[in-house]
Amino acid sequence: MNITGIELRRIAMPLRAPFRTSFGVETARDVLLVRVVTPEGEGWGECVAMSEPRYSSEYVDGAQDVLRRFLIPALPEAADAYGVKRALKPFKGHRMAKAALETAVLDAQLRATGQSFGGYLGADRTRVPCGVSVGIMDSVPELLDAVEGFVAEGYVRIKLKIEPGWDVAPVRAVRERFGDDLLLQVDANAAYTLADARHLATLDAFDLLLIEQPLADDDLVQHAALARQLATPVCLDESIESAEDAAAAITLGAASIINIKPGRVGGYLEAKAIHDLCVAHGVPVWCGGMLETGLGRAANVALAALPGFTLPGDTSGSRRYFATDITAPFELADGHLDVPTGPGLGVEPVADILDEVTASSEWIKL
Ligand code: OSB
Ligand code: MG
Repeated sequence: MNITGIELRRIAMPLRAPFRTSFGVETARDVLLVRVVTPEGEGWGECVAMSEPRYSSEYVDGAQDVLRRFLIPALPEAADAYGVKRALKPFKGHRMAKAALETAVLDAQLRATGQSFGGYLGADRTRVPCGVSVGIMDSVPELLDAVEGFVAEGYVRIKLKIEPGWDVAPVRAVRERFGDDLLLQVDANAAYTLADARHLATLDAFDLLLIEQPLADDDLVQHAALARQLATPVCLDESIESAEDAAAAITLGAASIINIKPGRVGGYLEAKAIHDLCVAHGVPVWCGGMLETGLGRAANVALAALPGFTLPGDTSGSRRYFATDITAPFELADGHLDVPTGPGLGVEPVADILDEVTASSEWIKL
């Protein structure tokens, strides 16, 4: 790909309902889109960094700064996605920024050759089963209403966000109300410490698929100690930023399941490498989400169709997040989303909608 210029476009996407986690409340998504322009066509990447560095150290203004100042100027004259990954490697961290740039180049490359993301990555299914991540609410009745709505929409798995003070009671209430057949899991976003091990073990009574990221991001050793005290499988999200981290977590016994988020690990190539590693070790994986628009969602759904993704992902339909998505909306059918089949991401932003939500645009000529 000979890139002639790159647009960094910021869009403001109000969420249909506030989304509360142990690290904060989101009411809108401030999204950075990367558009690479080449003589053969263009490609899109969505940066999943949030407005504030609470999920991880990245934040959207920082991502735009590192892209403009370091990552884009380091791009080789002509490169495919692997060349981009290699060129960005000397810069530490900033994986969400790198992922957005690598994805945009990969999209341009695949659109030019007519191959889909799913085909390129090795998808072996045409549709994927979908779960939904349900935020912390003010009361258990409010939570039960929300879960009831999602179950009625067809979601095949429910994930409850938990934190100290909002864990056993909501899990028990959902299990009692929806029965033993509901696929149910929880996500703590690093809100507990190893001192909570006995309390977390009380969740073992509810037959959860997994507990996601109970302890701090940088605490693989303590996750391993916790895993030995729980019957519920421990899954890592924030702790896994690379294939090396995944290998370490598996070796230590810190995780028996891994949540793969391409943004968190620096792109779809690294995500695929983690998938391959986990398949080799018999570790199930699933595709996480970061409240993406249709652009990011398209690539995630393609990734989730790889054979090692044996658990439903946080790949919900567009309407779970936004009244109006920037692409044609992803709509659940029988609890599944179809994997796009067109070249590249297989979806485009709708020009009028994109313009309406655009807050700023910066053009970097190469
Ligand atoms: O921890 O998985 C997480 C959203 C934003 C940041 C972190 C997380 C989440 C979710 C929602 O759980 C996933 C989604 O529906 O996109
Ligand atoms: Mg998580």
